[in-house]
Amino acid sequence: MEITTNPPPKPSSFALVVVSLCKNTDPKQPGFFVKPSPKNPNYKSPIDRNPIAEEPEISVSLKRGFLKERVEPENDEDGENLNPNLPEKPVVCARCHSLRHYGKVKDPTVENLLPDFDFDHTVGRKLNSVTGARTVVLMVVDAADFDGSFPRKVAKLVSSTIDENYTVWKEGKSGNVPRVVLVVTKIDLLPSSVSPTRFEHWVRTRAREGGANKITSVHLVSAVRDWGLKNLFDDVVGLAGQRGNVWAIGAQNAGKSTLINSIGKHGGGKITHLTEAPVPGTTLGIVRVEGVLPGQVKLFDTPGLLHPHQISTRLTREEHRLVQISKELKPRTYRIKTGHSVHIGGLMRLDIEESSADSVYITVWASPYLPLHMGKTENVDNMLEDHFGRQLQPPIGEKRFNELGQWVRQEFCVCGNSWDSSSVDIAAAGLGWFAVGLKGEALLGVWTYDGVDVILRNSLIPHRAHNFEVAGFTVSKIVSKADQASNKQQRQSGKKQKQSELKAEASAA
Ligand SMILES: Nc1nc2c(ncn2[C@@H]2O[C@H](COP(=O)(O)OP(=O)(O)OP(=O)(O)O)[C@@H](O)[C@H]2O)c(=O)[nH]1
Ligand SMILES: [Mg+2]
Repeated sequence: MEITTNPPPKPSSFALVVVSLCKNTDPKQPGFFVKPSPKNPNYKSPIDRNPIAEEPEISVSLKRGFLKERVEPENDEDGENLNPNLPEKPVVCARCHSLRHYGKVKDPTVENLLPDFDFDHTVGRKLNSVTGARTVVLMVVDAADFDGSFPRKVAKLVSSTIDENYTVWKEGKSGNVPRVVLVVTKIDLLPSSVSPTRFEHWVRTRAREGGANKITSVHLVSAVRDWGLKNLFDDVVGLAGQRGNVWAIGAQNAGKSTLINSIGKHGGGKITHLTEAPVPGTTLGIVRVEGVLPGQVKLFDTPGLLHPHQISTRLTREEHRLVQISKELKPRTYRIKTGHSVHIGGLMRLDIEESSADSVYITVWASPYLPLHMGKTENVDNMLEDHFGRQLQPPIGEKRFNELGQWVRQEFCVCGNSWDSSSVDIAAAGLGWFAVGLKGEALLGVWTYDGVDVILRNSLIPHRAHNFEVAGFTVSKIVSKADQASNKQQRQSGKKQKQSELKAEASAA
């Protein structure tokens, strides 16, 4: 897919752009939309379902989530936008409408009709370019899945471009040396006790180890809470100059579109409404956004990079919902001895195989919707046969275990000097992590599906829970919510029965 260089549709042109995918006006196709009829207070006119233009490729507006950039009244008699102070509602296709309002694509079975996005061919070439406007790369990383969502390939590509273009520039030729701004977003998902100074140091170290050794600045932000966005905005404006190109790049679901929408609120310029949703693969192609940053600076939203090493990419939508972290993380800690294991759903397991310490403190940092289990390692085969796909979800359903891949073991030697705080994390991409606290050394066996990245790193959140979890299954938030609901129902039906018994007694008397 080529970068769309067409100018965005002029607001007054009423330009509805339609992709070839919806040319047959089949409501089942991705990109289908209904042409909005002018809103006359007395309207009763039938809806016109005919597309008014066709494009050979996915249009810039569809990628942006809009079919109509901004609707301005053609004339006041239309009855449309009678109050010019009211913000216009963007007109979106059925796919984006469903993503925006229901958090899911309208029809997953037709998603494969959408063309694949070739990052290297499109964005990669632009970032590599030695000439042209100044390039600023916003490398967007999810704080709750730092290593899984870190775009290592892009980090390496940009770092080597910086080296090459800097050499050219030193020779006196025109050399576009990209600036890299590392944006760690969703920090509202980390516990508020995390020290920003310590976290920034941790982020810089992890980023360097991930191949980003030429970072211009680091920003820790929350796009939904508006934390750190003003500073980010000012920094990007300074780096981009009058006519730079700013690229938001990162893994699927990292938070790029939400970030751009939030940045837009700080400039006093145009406000964007890019489609954002808790579903990987929301943005389909490069979206050029102008007017958000001052001057002639262009901001580009890009489709998320597919990271097959994130376990989330193998999950069904239902399973993904259990894994997705959407609220501030809370620790769940076990105090265990050698010969014991902790499961996170049916997705990851940690065994204490050997330890010089009497007790090892294992804290699970993952979605509260994931059930946990702690028990003796000698019983793990039964766990797999009897509970994977049932009490230990995801996978949801027994046959999904085999579909997720081969269950494999990796070995980690860890050491620490405190029981009170975790020294290291063992993190699985797209899932969460075990934080390990101990005074001594331990040999850990860690199990997950083949191809899922499991890494050992310095602890991100050293503290642990005050109370320890007990052996057996923990009740996941989903189950406890369902229990609460059914208990309430039982109480209510009990009350009703009592009332009707009393009534019957009263009428008999
Ligand atoms: N808690 C929290 N959630 C966020 C934040 N930013 C984004 N999200 C959520 O993360 C999910 C993904 O956000 P998007 O902006 O669609 O992510 P994206 O990187 O554009 O995703 P793709 O288009 O699939 O590549 C949505 O559910 C957002 O609401 C944030 O700062 N905090
Ligand atoms: Mg997006």
